Amino acid sequence: MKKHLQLASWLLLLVASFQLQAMDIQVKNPHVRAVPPGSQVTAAFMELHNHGSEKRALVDASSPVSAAVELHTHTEVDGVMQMRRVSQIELPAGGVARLEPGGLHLMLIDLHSGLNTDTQVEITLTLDDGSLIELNLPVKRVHGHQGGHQQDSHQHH
Ligand SMILES: [Cu+2]
Repeated sequence: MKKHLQLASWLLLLVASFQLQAMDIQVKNPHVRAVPPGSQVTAAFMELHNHGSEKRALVDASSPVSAAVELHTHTEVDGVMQMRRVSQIELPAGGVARLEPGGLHLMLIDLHSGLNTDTQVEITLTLDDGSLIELNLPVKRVHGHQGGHQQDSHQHH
């Protein structure tokens, strides 16, 4: 009986600490770019605020609406903005990572369908400590720099 109580309180402590870890990361203004049917890719944007005292990193993401989700950034190569896959996105302690058009973003690859505005997309983020953040992102029209593979390949020198 006593052993069970010890186990129960230990489990409670474990759950509480996981929740604290996850709560250190606050996600602001998450959204996904709307795309018409037949589109292969789209991008997701958000601000990731790390209120904790330890640096964290976003290391993976997944979504039921696409075959894969990759972490991407933009770099300028010979005056042309190109997208590049990165292994992680740093979340400095007390800092913020901004995923925005023309910069860091999540790339949703091999979409199962088009994404209309007024719908939502589930995305699960995985952090380097193994914690998960489940998000429901509204689908929005995103103007400005496209950040799409097709768009980038159409730019000229
Ligand atoms: Cu990309």
